[in-house]
Amino acid sequence: MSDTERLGTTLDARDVVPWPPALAARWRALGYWRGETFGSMLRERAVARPDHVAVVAGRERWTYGELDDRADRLAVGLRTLGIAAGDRVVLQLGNVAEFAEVCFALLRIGALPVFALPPHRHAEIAYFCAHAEATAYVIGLPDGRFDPRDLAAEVQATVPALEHVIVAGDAATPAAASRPFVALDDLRTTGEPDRGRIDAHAEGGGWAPRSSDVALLQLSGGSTGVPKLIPRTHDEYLYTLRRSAELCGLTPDGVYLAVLPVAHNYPLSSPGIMGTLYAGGRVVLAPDPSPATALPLIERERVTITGVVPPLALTWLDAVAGSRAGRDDLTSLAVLQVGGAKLSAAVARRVRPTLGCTLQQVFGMAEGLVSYTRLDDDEQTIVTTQGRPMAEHDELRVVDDDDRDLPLGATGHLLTRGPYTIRGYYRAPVHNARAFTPGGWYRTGDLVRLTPEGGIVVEGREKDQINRGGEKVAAEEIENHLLAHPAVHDAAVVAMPDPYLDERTCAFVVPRGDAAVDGPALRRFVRERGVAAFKVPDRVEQIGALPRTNVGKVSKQDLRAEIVRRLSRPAED
Ligand code: OOB
Repeated sequence: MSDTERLGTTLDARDVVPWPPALAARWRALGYWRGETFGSMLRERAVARPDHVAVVAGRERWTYGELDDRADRLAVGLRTLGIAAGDRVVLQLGNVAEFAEVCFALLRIGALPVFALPPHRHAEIAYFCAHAEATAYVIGLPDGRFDPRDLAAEVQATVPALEHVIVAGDAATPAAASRPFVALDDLRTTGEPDRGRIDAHAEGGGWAPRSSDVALLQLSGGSTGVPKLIPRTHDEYLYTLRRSAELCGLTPDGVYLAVLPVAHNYPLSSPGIMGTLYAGGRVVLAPDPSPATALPLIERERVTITGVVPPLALTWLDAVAGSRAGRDDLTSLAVLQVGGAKLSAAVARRVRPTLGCTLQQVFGMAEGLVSYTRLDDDEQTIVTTQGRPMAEHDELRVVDDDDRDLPLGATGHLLTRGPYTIRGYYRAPVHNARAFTPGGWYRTGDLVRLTPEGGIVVEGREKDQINRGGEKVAAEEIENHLLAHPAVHDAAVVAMPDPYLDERTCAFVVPRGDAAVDGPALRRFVRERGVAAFKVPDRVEQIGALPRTNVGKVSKQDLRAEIVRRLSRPAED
């Protein structure tokens, strides 16, 4: 099999680090990779149970048959528009039914969704479109004061190569747009889709990708100046769906409530909406994660499993334990997953008594490795560990600063590789040389220790990232924005402790000249450069000079200690 075959028609070996052929053969022989694709998976479920409800969102309630049919009709429309195998399409949709429809339509024709998050703005979206040379950008409806059509018009202006803006909703094109937008509703063919053609491989005259092709590009939480894109193949991603569904006890009777934005790897695939569809269950999409929205949905749809981040778990626990107690019937809920950031044992212990369900801790990363506590683990394991890797052949190493293995139980850097962990980022050869060892181990940037039973306990992080309640902020990315301000001489962004999110972002700024740092103005400046709101520094602190380590690097450790010191000082006035 040539590289071109393996990577899809328009991706080549310079874009993606291919799986070494011997390893690919191994994962196939061991049954991890089974030749499934997203398209074939949905087709099989729709044939098996066409009338079973697949997706519920707002007033939409689509059966497997309907989702399958919509995906076909849209696939035809996308092909007619000129979108083909290997094309990249930036997708920025919230928790709406069309998210699933657009994903499956793209995946069926071998086009690659690039999963942007709803809060992303011009800086991020224009970067994704340019870096991935996207042919299309899919947006949704206005959300509060934010109208994605205005953003799309700006992106069109900065990235002329972007051919299409597709709107799931009212496609009225804003005056500022350089080319008309396309409505999703106008794209679906009204004729009978030719399933034979949709399901056949390219060499058979059809559109379907191979299972070894890259299916989609996920976003990395990142620790560098620009976000990295993560190529995931059908074969390995579908393994994660199959195994996640199994470890979460999902069956066709299962009902998964998606409360986090589904573009995140965790609610997308661990097991998330895709793992639930793999299992033939029902996906319910919540428009927002508040207890007032989510808890009545659990009662109404008889939800069996949902996944949240630690701050949300705390909010729900307080809501149920407090005034709302007894209002919503949560007896259907069997599993509450908590992941994306470290869950404290104290909060973990409250889950079963308060919600009457099993807690499942999830430690994962969009690059691959996902670790779950098992539903039948003892309470102590569930509460105090972040679980065990899902695959028998996931390999873990805990090493010191020089990549030397540490004894069991010692805390060190976590390296991993296995049947579904990437071997390199998309179009990032320089970064790949640092992020992976020559032997193909991914440097997670997490500091962990392993228990004698094989459990992972996350102890901290070495990567230059702030984990803001599950949302990841790459310090360098925000430092670059701050440094673009004329009054800023130097800047460093670090985590500061927060009782709710665990961490928030604090920017230490060395002013240019004598002027004092104007925090609100700097925060506005960063926001106006078009970054997601969650990345705007929560706090701006002035400092005379950034502390340095003895090799001359900015000492983030000293800065983290400094902000703790400043926060604990009583107010001066
Ligand atoms: C998930 O994926 P990402 O790519 O947004 O972030 C990965 C990073 C990990 O390297 C780790 O630093 C942190 O998020 N993390 C946790 C954690 N789960 C993730 N840190 C402590 N405890 C946990 N339970 O966040 C993600 C992807 C798939 C499933 C679940 C989470």
